[in-house]
Amino acid sequence: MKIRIFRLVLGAVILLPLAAPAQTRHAKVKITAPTNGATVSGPVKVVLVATGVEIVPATVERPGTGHHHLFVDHDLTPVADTIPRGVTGILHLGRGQTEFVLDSLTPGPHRVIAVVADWKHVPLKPLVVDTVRFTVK
Ligand SMILES: [Cu+2]
Repeated sequence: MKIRIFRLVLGAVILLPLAAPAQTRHAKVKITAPTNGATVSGPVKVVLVATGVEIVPATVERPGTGHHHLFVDHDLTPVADTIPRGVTGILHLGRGQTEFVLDSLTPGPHRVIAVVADWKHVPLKPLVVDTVRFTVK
């Protein structure tokens, strides 16, 4: 534990002078289900695994954290901008969820893009993003 704290402090000292947000330097997200190219039956449970960033409710205003967003058959919105609410196909998992069930997908091909964004709903930089394409029977 002591070593871990030391590394965190040291990391902060080293990375602070850099312009890029240090806390998301190595952050990644992976959609572990459904798998890319899979054929699945609905409802489709999307499972998200993030590393290098702590997934928290959108109410938590702390660097190094974020919450998941799903773009379901919807292109990414401009990455410098706030991810909009109330748009069909754009979901904020604002309670810090790491799973979401898509229960109204029609049979056929679909694409889901996962993006981690901060409490202002602006995507983390560098982008923390993953995409899967799958088919619903
Ligand atoms: Cu959001």
